[in-house]
Amino acid sequence: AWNKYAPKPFESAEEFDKEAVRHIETTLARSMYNCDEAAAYAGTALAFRDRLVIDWNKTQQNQTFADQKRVYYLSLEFLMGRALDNAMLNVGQKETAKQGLSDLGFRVEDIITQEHDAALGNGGLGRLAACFLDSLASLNYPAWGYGLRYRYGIFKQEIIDGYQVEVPDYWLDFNPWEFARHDITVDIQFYGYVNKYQDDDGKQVCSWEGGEIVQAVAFDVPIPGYGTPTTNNLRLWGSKAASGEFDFQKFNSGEYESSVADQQRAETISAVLYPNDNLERGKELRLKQQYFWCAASLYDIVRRFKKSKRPWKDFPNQVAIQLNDTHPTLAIPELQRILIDQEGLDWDEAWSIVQKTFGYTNHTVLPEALEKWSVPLIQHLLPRHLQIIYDINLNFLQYVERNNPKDREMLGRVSIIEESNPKMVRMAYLAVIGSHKVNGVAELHSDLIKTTIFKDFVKIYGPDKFANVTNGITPRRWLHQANPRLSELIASKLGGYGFLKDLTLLHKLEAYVDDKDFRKEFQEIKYANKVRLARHIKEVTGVSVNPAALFDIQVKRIHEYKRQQLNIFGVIHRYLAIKKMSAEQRKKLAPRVSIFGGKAAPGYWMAKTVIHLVNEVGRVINADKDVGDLLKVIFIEDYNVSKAEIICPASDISEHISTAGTEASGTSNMKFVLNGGLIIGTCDGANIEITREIGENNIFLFGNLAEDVDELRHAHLYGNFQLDAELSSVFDAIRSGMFGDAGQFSALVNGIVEHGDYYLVSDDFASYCKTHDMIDEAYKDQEEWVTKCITAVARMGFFSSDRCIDEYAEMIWNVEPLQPKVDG
Ligand code: DL6
Repeated sequence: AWNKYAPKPFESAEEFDKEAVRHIETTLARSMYNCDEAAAYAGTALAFRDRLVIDWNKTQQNQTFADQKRVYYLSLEFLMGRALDNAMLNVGQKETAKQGLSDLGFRVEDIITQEHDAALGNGGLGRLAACFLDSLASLNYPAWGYGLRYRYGIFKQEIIDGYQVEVPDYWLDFNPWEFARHDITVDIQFYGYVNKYQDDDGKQVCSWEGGEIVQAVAFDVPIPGYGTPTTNNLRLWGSKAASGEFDFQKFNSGEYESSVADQQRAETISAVLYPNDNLERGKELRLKQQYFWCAASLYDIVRRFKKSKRPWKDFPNQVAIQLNDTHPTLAIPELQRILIDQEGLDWDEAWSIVQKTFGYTNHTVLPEALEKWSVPLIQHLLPRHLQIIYDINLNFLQYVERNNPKDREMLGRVSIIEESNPKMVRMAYLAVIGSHKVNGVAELHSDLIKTTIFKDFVKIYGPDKFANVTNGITPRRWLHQANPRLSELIASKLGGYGFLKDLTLLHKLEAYVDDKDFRKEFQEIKYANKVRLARHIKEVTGVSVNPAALFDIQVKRIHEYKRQQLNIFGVIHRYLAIKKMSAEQRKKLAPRVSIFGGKAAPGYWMAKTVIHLVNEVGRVINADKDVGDLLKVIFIEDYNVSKAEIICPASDISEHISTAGTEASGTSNMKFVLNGGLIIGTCDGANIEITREIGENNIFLFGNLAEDVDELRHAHLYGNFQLDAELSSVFDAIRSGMFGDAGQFSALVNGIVEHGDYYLVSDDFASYCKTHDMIDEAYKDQEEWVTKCITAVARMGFFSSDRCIDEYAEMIWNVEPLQPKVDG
């Protein structure tokens, strides 16, 4: 009966206005005479939120009654970006809001940009989690995300005098998309000791006692599906002192500062996102974050299961938990602890439940990113978990020994405990051992994990435990929202927006490759997107760029393995070449704008040096009147999801040029191609599958292959390293001071010349530059270029995150969608 009171979809722009204005005047207590864009954003967001909440409540109720298996996606990062545009599109009422806002005197674009990005992630791993949430809801899977509610997400990047400066991100100032559930709290224990005793039946039992308690408070975020009322839940945990208050006694006796110390110490746990991408540093607070979040999430999941009153053996039939990288691996010993210490199951029964429940996704083979925690640290913080980890290891090693009696050295290699000083717990091994399926994120990567880091585990468990799910992206955000005109053009040819739910339908576009009008509009859209980006560049850097130039873009976290240094060295090479060109030669060259963007981890000095070099090179080239429009170099500061939405639709070429075998998948490669740009890339990560899908004529591949990397590295160290001649000229230019104080860049240059060129910049430089020359040539033939771009878009159907989620559901989770209940 309450349904009749629930807010319904807006029937008109006027009805939307009524709701938005009501929120502005009552919820915000603002007069409409004093309504600025921030207030209009708030009113719009709240009006849409009301609609989402109703579907959200119904979805949760439906899922509870259906009582079928659910998926829990545990990720320490969710890089969600903005929510309003997504909510308007998913609810299907953006046009209504646009009209309504216009009647109130606002442009919907200006209102959308009022929102702070929810930037609870570093890069690809966190954005993948966000795309997966969108797909899970859109495909009606009963699923929850669990993460941490960082008070500060990834820092804001400012570029001052060419250097990266980190500024805190106050994203929570106004966030209408979260609901604090002060009634849903979990006490989380740290430190203390383990008490072993016999229970009344004479059974040996352990209990974890003493230490300190921190409280986890739930904050829920609705995740609307596209074209369905299904609205799933993302639960983020915030930390606070268990007492919830500061110590009044201390306060009254004059110890003002220490009276709030407990509270602050507790709140610190969820205060900041660690800003490292593909790097682990082993800090105690990070381990606290991981346990805090795993323990709160498992408590919640177990509490929900227990309400069903089913026997424990049913747990894996009701619950699938996916570990997004090794960050949530502590959930494995935590579930084992709950089952044996609290629920009284015996070890083997509990362990069988644990293994059937978890799946583990690996996102990197880089050694510096593989998590290890020191045994003394775990012993101190989580004494009972360390015992359980040792017991898991003992059982596992006994199993290995029984099955591989002739290979005793294998025991040391696969042990969860590394016998170093101090001893370390290898989290990836624990994750493999505690899960029933392990997957990589692109074919090459999934093959590599089986032949490198998990080679022994393939022998132990057999190859079937290892799988591949190639990453994908949500076409709702990365096509429809970021590039509405292209989405509309496609819909006009495909007879509607069905491709947003089934991206493989894009293949029908191939029929329009030769259609003159279609091609013209496709080109016009690309140009308009470049104009939009050029405007942004002018606004934030003051540099004017020509939208008719070839836009060459590399945006992603700054990392040596991603090789932004190769790109900027290539730019310098181009600059030196232009300087030597005759007027005739210059006329034949397509003007270029080289665009960079991305954050460096604050402690990653080499990455910061790359940013500095890009900015210094830009300063010199952009001021060189002799070169003019032929070359411009731009660094866009504070690259984030909402900037990516402007940048991805505006590329002619984007760069995905990691050293072969280092980039697990990459997902921005998919975003750029889906938006009608071509790629220059190495045979790495998902580039390989993109090539297979779109055809090798429609991508510019270069460089050494993964299988040759080890040998080349070895030869650098022990043979006679020969620096590429063209790269040598680039280094001479840098050393001459052409781009400012050369001393600042010496480590970057020396890493290649003197320290083994680990990332093979010199080995790949010639083929990289040659491939850029080919791109120059290809771009001159605009007719052929557009054919390539359209063909590539038409063949991108495979890279939808909907396809990924269906693969996970079938191969790993064994869950079915749950159709939403329709009113009536
Ligand atoms: O799978 C998502 C994303 C991949 O596309 C990137 O290639 C990969 O670098 C990234 N991995 C990480 C690993 N971090 N940790 N731990 O971010 O995952």
